[in-house]
Amino acid sequence: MALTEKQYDKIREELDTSQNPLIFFDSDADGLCSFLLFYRYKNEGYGVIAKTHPKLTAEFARKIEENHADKVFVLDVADVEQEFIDASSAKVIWIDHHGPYERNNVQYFNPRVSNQEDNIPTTNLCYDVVRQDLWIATLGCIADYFMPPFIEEFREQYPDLIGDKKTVGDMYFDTPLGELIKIFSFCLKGKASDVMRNVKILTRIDSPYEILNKETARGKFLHKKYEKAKVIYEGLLKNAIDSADDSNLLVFTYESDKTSFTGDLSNELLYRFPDKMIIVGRKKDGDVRMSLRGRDVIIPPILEEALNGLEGYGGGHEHACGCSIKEVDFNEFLDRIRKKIE
Ligand SMILES: [Mn+2]
Repeated sequence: MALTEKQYDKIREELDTSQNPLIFFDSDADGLCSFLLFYRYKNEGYGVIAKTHPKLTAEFARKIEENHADKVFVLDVADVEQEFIDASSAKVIWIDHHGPYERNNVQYFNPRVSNQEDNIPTTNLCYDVVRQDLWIATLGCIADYFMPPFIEEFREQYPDLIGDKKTVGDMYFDTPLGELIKIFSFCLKGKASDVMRNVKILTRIDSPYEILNKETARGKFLHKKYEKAKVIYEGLLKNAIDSADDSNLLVFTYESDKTSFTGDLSNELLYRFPDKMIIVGRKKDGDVRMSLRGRDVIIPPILEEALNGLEGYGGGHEHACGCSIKEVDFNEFLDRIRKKIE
């Protein structure tokens, strides 16, 4: 139990008593699934993706008036600035598993407040509030590399989606559920207007099979988007795998001003190279935007030291972080990391 029963009740009550909630969510599978669980439970409200690294700034507060929202839910967003909360004309309920941070005038539900080690995905927290859409809950947890406590219930209801796979990695990269994770994740790539259309479709999808088996026009539509993005993804993945050497660090960078696949790629590379630390970077506008993964390393302190004095920022979880740094500093940054993990 990551939050207390009382806390789950409180969140449910806030949801139940809202007429028109505005829901901000992080732009990854965990954030998306968290949003879908709340939205599909309520069938009211409006969703906004927080695409500006994991930070909700004051300028987002105008969305509250624009949408005549009576409550604001913030899901899976690491950092909600105090200025956003102060500028918000509605009550803010923030559910997350990063940090934690100190903020005023916000209802903050974060299991790490009582246990700094707790990495339970926001999706799982949201599922324990609404208790419906088991398949979306499981998808979001596995995408966040977390084995949910309800996995056997899921296996019973959807035996063909994970077969007899035991580990998170095998479920993520070797099952139809894993394919669904990529479909969800790739839905979030591209132009903002396209992304919101995809998300809207997902709020109405009836079952995982509707997409996987292309049973309906909307399922077919999402699957097609996925197939298109997959061609690019697979090309990058192959190049990344080819760039692996004997060292315990796998670094892969690519140039793109459009789509970020760094999170997806780093997850899959970690599965294929479990003993290596993985850094996947996308070069854009003179910056390298990275996803870092490592099974046997605690990344945040290494990252902090590697960034020291360089122009960049980053953070995240023990075994999964994000970071951005000036391209001119990238080699120095890598040297520092190599020294740390040798
Ligand atoms: Mn998350």
